[in-house]
Amino acid sequence: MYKLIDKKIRKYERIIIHRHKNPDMDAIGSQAGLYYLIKENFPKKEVYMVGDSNKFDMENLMHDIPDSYYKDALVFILDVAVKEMVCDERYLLAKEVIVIDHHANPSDIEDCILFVDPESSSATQYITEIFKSLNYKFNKEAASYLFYGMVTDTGRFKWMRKAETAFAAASFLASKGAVIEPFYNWLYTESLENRKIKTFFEARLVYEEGIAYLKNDQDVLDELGVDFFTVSRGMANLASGIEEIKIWLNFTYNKETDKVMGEFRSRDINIVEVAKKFGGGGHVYACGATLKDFAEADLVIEEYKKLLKE
Ligand SMILES: [Mn+2]
Repeated sequence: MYKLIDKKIRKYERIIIHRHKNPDMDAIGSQAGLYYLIKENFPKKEVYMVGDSNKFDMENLMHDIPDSYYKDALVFILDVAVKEMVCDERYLLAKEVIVIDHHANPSDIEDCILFVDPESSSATQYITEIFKSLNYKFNKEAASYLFYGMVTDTGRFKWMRKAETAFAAASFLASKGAVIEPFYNWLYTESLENRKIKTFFEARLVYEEGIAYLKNDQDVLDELGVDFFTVSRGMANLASGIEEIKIWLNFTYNKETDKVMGEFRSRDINIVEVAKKFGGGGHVYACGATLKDFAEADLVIEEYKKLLKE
């Protein structure tokens, strides 16, 4: 079934690897993992990685290539199957496109060869399984990047769609020399500035009836000189891991939309129905909603207090 992927790789001299915008470690890990797999097994092929960069691109691996490279190229798109989210739309110039993804939503990329496995916990896991089954040689670099993506997309092997296959893939990568402990050290290390921001918000947390919440207006963001995203997503989990606190909420004013973004998290309590009631959604234990103002945030807090009492 995956023979077609091998056939296409053999056929093309130039291969360009894409993935989704604003990459997470699974996207970068998929991209770099596949890059090193092809380089190890076909050293003469020209292989490139393209896309925006952030801290997950730890070694600044992205290549700057001209449009003309696409004409005769095979393109891979990894960890995404939706046009709008693919980084660098020049994939449209390629001769052929192969998409490898693990998300359940349908693909709208036209004229591509599509491989989707929603049972894989990460794209990196799926890529590991595909190329293991094709008997490709895995070097340390490929094994490491694929492992990094697996670690992060599963929340350090906590959320897995199928634990046994995820651990089997991780075990295989470990046997190929995947770097493990230094990567965890990197994951669990943050800048002093970031730690200070967290400490600031931690001190502002309000604890009431099993719920913790933060209300962050523009004055608070300005005082610290931090942007909306840093606070809204970055501070969403500050109150996790407290025995008495079952649900924790983070409300942050977004001056671009003039709305209040609510991020909701819980331990083992279904909180998504309340999020939906306020026009939001997401996962069962991690969801959110865009709210009119902080008065509406108070209504959300009351709803969750009621839910906890039930
Ligand atoms: Mn992923």
